Amino acid sequence: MLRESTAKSAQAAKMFHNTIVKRPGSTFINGLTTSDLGTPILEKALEQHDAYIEALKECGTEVTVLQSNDQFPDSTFVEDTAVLTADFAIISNPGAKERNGEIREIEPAIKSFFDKIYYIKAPGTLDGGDILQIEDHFYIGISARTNQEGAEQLKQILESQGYNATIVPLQKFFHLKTGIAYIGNQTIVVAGEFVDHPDFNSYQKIIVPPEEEYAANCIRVNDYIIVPSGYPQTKQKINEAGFQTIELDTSEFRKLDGGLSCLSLRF
Ligand code: CIR
Repeated sequence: MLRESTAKSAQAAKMFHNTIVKRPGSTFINGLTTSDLGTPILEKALEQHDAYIEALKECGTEVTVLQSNDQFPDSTFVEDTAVLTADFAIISNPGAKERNGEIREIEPAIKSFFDKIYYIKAPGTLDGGDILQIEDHFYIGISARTNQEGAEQLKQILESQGYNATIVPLQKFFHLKTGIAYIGNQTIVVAGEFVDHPDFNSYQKIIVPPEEEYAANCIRVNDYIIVPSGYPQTKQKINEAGFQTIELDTSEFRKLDGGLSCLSLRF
């Protein structure tokens, strides 16, 4: 883990007290992918997952580590199973049939933290990776996994609880958060189709160069921005904007289209 501070520290952002992660199981290497980066090495993925857990602790969160389940190779990507706010949870309805059963697995963990739980129901589908929260405003991507019906169900739930929500159809990105992250202080990290997207023009932008596109999937956890290692230009821009970074190697998760946000639920 590589930590880097800058003189000007990031201002206080939303405080996360808890995080939930799930260990990769022995079938992890058979997870879904659209990338041609090769088969993940399980041992390396487990080491990277260990470092991820350590980083979440370093950021001041209490980490709940769920046991792996070999029935669901992609279930380490817990972010897709739920959308969490400070006061309530929404259990999603993942768009990939191979992953849909993961919601039954996550439910007890969510119930141990939340009394108020909503559900996205068929024919609506929704992956948590398509949901970006910027303060009181949620952006909901329509993707290969999240359909219009799922997006509208979520919008309605969020608006009933006093949040605003905007539905954003994606052009190329796999999930909304594959190409955009909110790191606090009205600042977003953006790549590809989000660089000039009209829905995000009111924010300060850190623009990720095309060759570092993967680095747009970074996460703010309390006082730190966790960034993937190997993307120096993006990390430098984030540091220069006054944020402290922790760098983590996510190479084995990238092989399955996964990144830093996918690996945890933060609340
Ligand atoms: C999948 O195809 O569902 C997994 N291999 C990757 C999920 C990544 N999740 C995310 O971006 N939130």
